[in-house]
Amino acid sequence: MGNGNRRPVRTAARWTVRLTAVTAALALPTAAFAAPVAASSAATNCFVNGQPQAGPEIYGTAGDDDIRCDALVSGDVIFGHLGNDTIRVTFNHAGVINGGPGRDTIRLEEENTGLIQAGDDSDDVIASANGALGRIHGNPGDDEIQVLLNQGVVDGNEGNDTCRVNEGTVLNCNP
Ligand SMILES: [Ca+2]
Ligand SMILES: [Ca+2]
Ligand SMILES: [Ca+2]
Repeated sequence: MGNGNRRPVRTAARWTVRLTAVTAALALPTAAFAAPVAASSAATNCFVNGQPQAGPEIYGTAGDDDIRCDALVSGDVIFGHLGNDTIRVTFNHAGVINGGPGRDTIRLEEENTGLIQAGDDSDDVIASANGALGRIHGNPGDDEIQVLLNQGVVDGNEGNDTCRVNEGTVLNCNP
């Protein structure tokens, strides 16, 4: 008599165990993902010439560098240093990107809400979006600056600068 009732109870218990395991498995990646973001003031997933480099400061060399980061937050700074550097960042959330001397190419795949300083010499800066707090400075040299959607400030500074910028504040640039 009792045997007939035990099976469903066991099954239910197994399901409870399985569901608990599944819930735990689902919770783990979420926790693992959330923790670094909450604690973060370090540049995310940065590579200098193919080698991973930890933030918050990312340094190029005196030569021509290829610098990539997925994201920068407040306190993160990239220094391209001398040479003709290519700097590619997906999101710049209040970080700073310094091209430094040399003819640098700086690309923001998504949005910039921080500061981009191309530095000396004739640089190319290309950004999908420059947010309300975003600043893009060409600095000395004949720079080319392209911003698809600008809500912040683009300043070519000294030199014969060409800016193709939609909306926002554009200073010291030829159209
Ligand atoms: Ca460099
Ligand atoms: Ca430069
Ligand atoms: Ca300039």
